[in-house]
Amino acid sequence: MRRRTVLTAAALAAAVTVPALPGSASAAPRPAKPYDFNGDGRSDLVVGAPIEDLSEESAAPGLVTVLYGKRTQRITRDSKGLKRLKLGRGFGTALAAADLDRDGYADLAISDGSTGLAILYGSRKGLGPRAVKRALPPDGYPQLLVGDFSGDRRPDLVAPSRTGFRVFANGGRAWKDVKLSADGLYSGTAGDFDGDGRDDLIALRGSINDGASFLLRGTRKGLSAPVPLRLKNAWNGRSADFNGDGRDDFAGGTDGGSRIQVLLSHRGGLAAPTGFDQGTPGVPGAAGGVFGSALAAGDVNGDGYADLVVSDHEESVRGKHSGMVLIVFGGRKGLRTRSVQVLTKATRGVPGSPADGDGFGRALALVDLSGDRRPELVVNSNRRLYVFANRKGRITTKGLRNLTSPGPLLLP
Ligand SMILES: [Ca+2]
Ligand SMILES: [Ca+2]
Ligand SMILES: [Ca+2]
Ligand SMILES: [Ca+2]
Repeated sequence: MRRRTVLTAAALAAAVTVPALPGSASAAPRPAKPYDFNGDGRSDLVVGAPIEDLSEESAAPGLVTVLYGKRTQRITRDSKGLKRLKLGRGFGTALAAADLDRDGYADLAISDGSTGLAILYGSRKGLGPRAVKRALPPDGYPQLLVGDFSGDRRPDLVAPSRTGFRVFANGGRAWKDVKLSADGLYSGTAGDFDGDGRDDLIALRGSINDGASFLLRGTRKGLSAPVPLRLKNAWNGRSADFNGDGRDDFAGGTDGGSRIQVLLSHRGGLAAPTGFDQGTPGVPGAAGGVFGSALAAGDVNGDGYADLVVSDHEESVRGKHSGMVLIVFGGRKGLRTRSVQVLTKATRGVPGSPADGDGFGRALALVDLSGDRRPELVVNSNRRLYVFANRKGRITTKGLRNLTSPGPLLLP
């Protein structure tokens, strides 16, 4: 398959914007903290082993593993509550999380890549067994997204396809298909780019056809008609507020790698594209390759500007194609490439030494596992998961956790 397969895992973790309820007058429970399935105030880590990676990194395709601190939950299509849903063999192909029923516990959507997806509801004990099934669009793309497109403060679930997007309002049974073209194959990212309180959707076509991208604004009645964006072959997008103006910005890789394209929020819209690659001053590594093969966004150092983590999982380190991960920090003018933090297998405190095919950075996640509002950085490298702690806003190798990875698909 094309390089796109490699990008899949990372393309899944669209920025999730679940606005907090204003005030606390409401008797309804607060929406869950993102990815907090058991409601303990700490985000949980989800690792998927998609069927498409059968011959590569997955130890057990069709297995979704949830790490709740010290406890681990293994979910397959035969797990309690799921078996009766009769999901397909590709269980675990795509994942997304949001508190769809707004009971204070994040819920997890798991695609089987062909016919359906399961929504597993969170609870004090974790995910399931309460679960429902939703129908996937034909020719679906292995990604799921969430965003509150209608602005009712309830997240909607979106499944991309060859022709556009299937939207399940509030994760419900009914869907609406948004058609963009007959032959696309879309991925997307959700964020509130215009700051009106409703999430908008950026649709990315990678290098398929003309490699075009579109913005679909969220409205009370759903997504608006697509407006073309000035991105070229963009893929693997993330939405976060890199310039700290309260509106989401976009950063995305290029299909096949090499450049990060950035659209900053500007006067209620999106400014002209900027970006960087490994030829940009301050950005290490050799130009080309698969720079941007995985991305993650979040405020690592807690300064109010979202930061972007970028990998090139084939980057040469000490002469070996081992992989590299960069943290690019946000600022008032957007992402600042002059002082990036670099992590590789050669970084002091990272076990082992660089070797060809390590795939360091093949998948990335920024997730607040410790509950201090500073995200930890999780890096997938073949069958390992390196969990880098965040100490007061710095990603450090001190206390690094080195776990066996059940698969290469990380959420968020
Ligand atoms: Ca829930
Ligand atoms: Ca909006
Ligand atoms: Ca912004
Ligand atoms: Ca920051």
